[in-house]
Amino acid sequence: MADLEGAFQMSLLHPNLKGVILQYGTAGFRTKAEELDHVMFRMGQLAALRSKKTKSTIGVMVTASHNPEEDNGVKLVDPLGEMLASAWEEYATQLANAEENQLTVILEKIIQEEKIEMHIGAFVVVGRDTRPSSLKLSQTAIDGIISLGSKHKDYGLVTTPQLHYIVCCHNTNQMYGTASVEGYYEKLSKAFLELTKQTPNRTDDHKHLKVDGANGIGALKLKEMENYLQKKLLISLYNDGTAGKLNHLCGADYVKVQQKRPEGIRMMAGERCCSYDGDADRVVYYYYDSASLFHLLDGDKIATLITTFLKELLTKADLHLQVAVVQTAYANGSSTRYLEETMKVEVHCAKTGVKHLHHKAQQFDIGVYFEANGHGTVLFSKDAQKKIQQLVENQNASKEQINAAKLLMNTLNLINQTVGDAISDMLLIEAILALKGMTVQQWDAIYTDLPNRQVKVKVADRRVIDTTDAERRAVSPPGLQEAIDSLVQKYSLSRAFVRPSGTEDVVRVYAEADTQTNADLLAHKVSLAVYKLAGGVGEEPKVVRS
Ligand code: G16
Repeated sequence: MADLEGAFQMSLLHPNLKGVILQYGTAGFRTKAEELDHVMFRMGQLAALRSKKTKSTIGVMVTASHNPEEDNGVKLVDPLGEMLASAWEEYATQLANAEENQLTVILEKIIQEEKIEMHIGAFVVVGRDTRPSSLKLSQTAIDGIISLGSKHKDYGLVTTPQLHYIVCCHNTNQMYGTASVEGYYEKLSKAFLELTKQTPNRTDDHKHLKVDGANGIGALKLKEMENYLQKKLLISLYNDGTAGKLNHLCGADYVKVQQKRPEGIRMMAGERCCSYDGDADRVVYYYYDSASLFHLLDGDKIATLITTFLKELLTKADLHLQVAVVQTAYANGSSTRYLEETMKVEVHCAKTGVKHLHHKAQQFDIGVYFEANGHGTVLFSKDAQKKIQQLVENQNASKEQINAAKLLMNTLNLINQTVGDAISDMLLIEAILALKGMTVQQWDAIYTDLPNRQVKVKVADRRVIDTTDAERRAVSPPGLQEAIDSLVQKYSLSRAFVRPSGTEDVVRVYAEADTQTNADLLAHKVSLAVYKLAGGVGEEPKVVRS
């Protein structure tokens, strides 16, 4: 039996007062900040145990990403920068919900089941976003880490992907990069400058990009990084946190769901703009055309642009590597059709949550994964990286082959392979547009999105909805899927699904159809079906239009 008396005494300073039942969801725990003190302490403890178990550095990130400012949350980062192993999510849920007197029992159970040797050293790195509650909550997580005798390093204010990067650096003997925020800026900017070296004729207009920082950590970190980019990208930063509220009427989630520009940004026709979310792990692009119509380039368009670029380079390099794209049920039907039918790329559908997409993408030489909401990255297998490196050094290869291999090498250095990263994705998109001499309008024209609508429905308990087939069909409550099927039949090119959110207390509804009016109507009718059959609360859903 491990000696957990000291840990127990420290836990009494962070009691489970509210008795709220929480679930380790899509991206860790998320709820009102005031309900999270005991959860943070216990996640600090779990991170220490995970570090002992894996004999590696583990990360604790305090953030609620796209949620409103009064929420907060925590996610654990596994050794290679990936999300916490799903088997441990169950431990996290048990620990977070344990009564005071059960805490030691559950810790003991984890130690025994996982055969953790408590004398082994542990090291946990901690980061936080800019929410007013984050500093105190991260200190509580550190208390939890210390309570089990683990060492830690507090990286303070960092984006979520920066912390994932730092964890990976620690566990690869700094082969992945230097384990610091400066190391991150150096690695990414070097790759970006190498890529854009081949585009000497870009005018300042081409280099100009407007960024909505969602009043969050991404804005702060982009300002720090700007100098490293040596004016090869000219950034105008809006919603930088000096005036507005985090994620309020701005940020990637707002822009994607509302399908309109964020507040606080001045846009002229044709100007390229992008929005980060609250912890800078997502990005979406957009512009106004000359008729003042708003055009959104979401995760699907980003995946298509990156995949096109990679496939062209592989052809030039004459490298035979399998490229696949992983999407979720939210992927626009047009994007999937374009990727499969025009680009002849293998496309897979995973459940919502980066952890699901990441695992699927690991199965290919090059796995491009993006959620439609702008969260995604590209994974290169070890073998693919080796082949690209060998080609760079191959003296018998042609100039064109070597140049393509170098571009691939810089692409894999620029992309944050640990997790979706707004800054890294943005830099890669900017480099690709520059190299291809492409405008945002030309990128947008690769395919035309089917009109779509996303809405939220409040229900008493969202767990009554259970889904299958990568969340594309509902298996409970009874009658819901049949209702959706019969509604979908009434519209052309239509599709709809519902799923309980893993980050907010709502049910999400997605619908697409031949026209925006029909997508709006279908989403409305499906949300009424959810309201009636899944225990809707409050007012009946109304039609949502842009
Ligand atoms: C998190 C996850 C994403 C997911 C999003 C919404 O994003 O990391 O994979 O798409 O939540 O999830 P849900 O629909 O279950 O609420 P973020 O950017 O908030 O961390």
